[in-house]
Amino acid sequence: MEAASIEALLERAEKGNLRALGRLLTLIEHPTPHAIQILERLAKRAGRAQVIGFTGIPGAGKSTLASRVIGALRRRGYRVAVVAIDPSSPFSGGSIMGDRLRMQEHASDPGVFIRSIPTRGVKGGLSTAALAMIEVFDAMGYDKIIVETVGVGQSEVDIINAAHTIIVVTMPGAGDDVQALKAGVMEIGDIYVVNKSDKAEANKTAAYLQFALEREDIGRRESGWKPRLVKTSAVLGMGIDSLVDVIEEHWNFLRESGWSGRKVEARRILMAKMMAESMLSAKVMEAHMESLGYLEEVARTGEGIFRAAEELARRAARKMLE
Ligand SMILES: Nc1nc2c(ncn2[C@@H]2O[C@H](COP(=O)(O)OP(=O)(O)O)[C@@H](O)[C@H]2O)c(=O)[nH]1
Ligand SMILES: [Mg+2]
Repeated sequence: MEAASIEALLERAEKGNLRALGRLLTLIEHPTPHAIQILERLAKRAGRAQVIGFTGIPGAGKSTLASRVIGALRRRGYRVAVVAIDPSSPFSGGSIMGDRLRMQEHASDPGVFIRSIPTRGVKGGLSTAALAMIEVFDAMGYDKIIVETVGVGQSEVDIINAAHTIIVVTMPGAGDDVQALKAGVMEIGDIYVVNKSDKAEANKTAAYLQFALEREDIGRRESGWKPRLVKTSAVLGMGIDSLVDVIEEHWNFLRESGWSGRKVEARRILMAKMMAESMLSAKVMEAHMESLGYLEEVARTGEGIFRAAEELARRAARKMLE
């Protein structure tokens, strides 16, 4: 693609042409030279949007809740973009009928752009693609960018660290609260949501979480923010405005303290690292394909297989420099 046509595409996308925006997002899915050229252009304009991450155990109601939050944000006049990583998310069209129907209200809203990341065939990995998409949406002037991920702690989903505001969604039920503590999410959330508060045990779960958050070691983030607890019922639409109020409060806190900028920097560093990883891994793949004879020989004798690994890495590094 010519530099001039990339320029034209950017211009159309910026003027609100949604098809041009979609095309742009497809172009940056893989860390190709084109993608890098586009991202270089866009990164200068980005850095204004609030990135809001939803995480938590499957079934807690992240997608349903996110959909409600989108509605509330729209009513407050914001343009909203969604990056859906969870392959089972109704945002990705992979869920049951009821969920998909709930999404329809946003499908026809030009102020909401929903993009799911294909789980197959994304060479650079899901997270790299997701981070690049955040950069594009940000540069295109979306005010709020919502990211839904599954769980935390796995490298593929650690993209949650790219969010300004991390929302940990839990639900009432035996053992779930304990499980949430074990999963290492007590240290990362800015806002904890006990969703499904239409259920009887919700107060117990909320009390348990509140008690945990009062502990000095987990009750304060690096920025100085004290994580908050909100009870919601996504199906009944209860507590949504309170949640959005806290999301706004956190955003104001980050902006006033200068932490919003620092989080954008952290996100870009994460993106650089992940892109480097995927570029290198592509070169390892190439070196591997070209060295099959040598590798087979080594494998037969069983000798020097670790040196062969070093050799592969060296060949990949050389290719990187070509
Ligand atoms: N009772 C109740 N069910 C809910 C609530 N929110 C979501 N659900 C249901 O919980 C299930 C999982 O929701 P989903 O949003 O897909 O969860 P996710 O896996 O965390 O994204 C669906 O059947 C939802 O209809 C809620 O507030 N109350
Ligand atoms: Mg989901």
